[in-house]
Amino acid sequence: MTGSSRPGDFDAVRKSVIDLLKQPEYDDGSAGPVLVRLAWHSAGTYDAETDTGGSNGAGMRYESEGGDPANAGLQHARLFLEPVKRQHPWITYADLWTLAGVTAIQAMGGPEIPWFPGRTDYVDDSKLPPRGRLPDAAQGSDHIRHIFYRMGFNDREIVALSGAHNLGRCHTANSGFEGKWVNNPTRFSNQYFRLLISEEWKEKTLPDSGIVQFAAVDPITEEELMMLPTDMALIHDQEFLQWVKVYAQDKNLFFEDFAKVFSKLMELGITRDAQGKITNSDNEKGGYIS
Ligand code: HIF
Repeated sequence: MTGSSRPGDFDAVRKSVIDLLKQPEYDDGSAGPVLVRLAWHSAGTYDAETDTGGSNGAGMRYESEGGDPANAGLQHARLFLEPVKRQHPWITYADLWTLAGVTAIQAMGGPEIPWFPGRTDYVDDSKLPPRGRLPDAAQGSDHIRHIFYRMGFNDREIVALSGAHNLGRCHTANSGFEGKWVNNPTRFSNQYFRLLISEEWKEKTLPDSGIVQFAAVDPITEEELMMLPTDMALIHDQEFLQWVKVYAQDKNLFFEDFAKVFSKLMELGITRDAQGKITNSDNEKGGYIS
């Protein structure tokens, strides 16, 4: 493990995150995917109308948000990051979780995602998001739009973001769903979009729980791959489908759009001045001050 760092040395933090990604005993051998999910769930509670939720404050450390069934499994991601926090105690959890997500994406072959520091770990009780803000994978395109329009995304941005399901897998113990979307789930690419279009996805009811997901056999590896009902909604909805087709054909455009939209996700609920300093959080109460 690399040594400690000066306050504000975010490159040193990135390096520590990269050092912990390889986890031979865990899932597909990488902590990367679950770190990406942590970053997204920390931010994805945002509601533009009431300006509540978002990554600032790292509210998932507390039961009301951390104990939301939608966040099951993310304790692994938070534990992976504890040694990094100990090594760089000056970084806030809110910055660490989002920085770890973007660092992991790039280290797994994805684009460089613009990331900006300054989040605090101060939780403003009046801004705590209620449970139920994160998406329900059993639903369709109306629900997806309801959730992501609430955060301020449009259809193209929703499809671009969805490409993150190229990473990682579902775990029965966390969500009830089981399996991975692509055969190399620790490598970021546009394969998720290609498979959505090329394979014939068949409904599959999981025997023990009765949960419904979709399955296809990978033509090359002959492994079974999966899609969630919400993933399938992207090819059943004509507006979404046109972007799935674009990204399946144009990896560069996908990477470009993904970098922008994931960066936007990480910034939800954060307002900055011309110098990049966050203006809508209380730095006196636990923030990193340069
Ligand atoms: Fe996921 N997502 N996500 N997701 N997600 C799971 C896992 C990951 C949804 C449901 C699930 C996004 C959107 C949505 C990642 C990243 C992103 C799981 C499985 C479910 C059920 C959890 C488990 O069982 O461990 C739904 C309904 C979404 C709205 C459509 C984002 C765009 C794709 C925003 C996003 O970035 C990642 C990475 C994982 C893999 C985690 C792992 O532990 O491997």
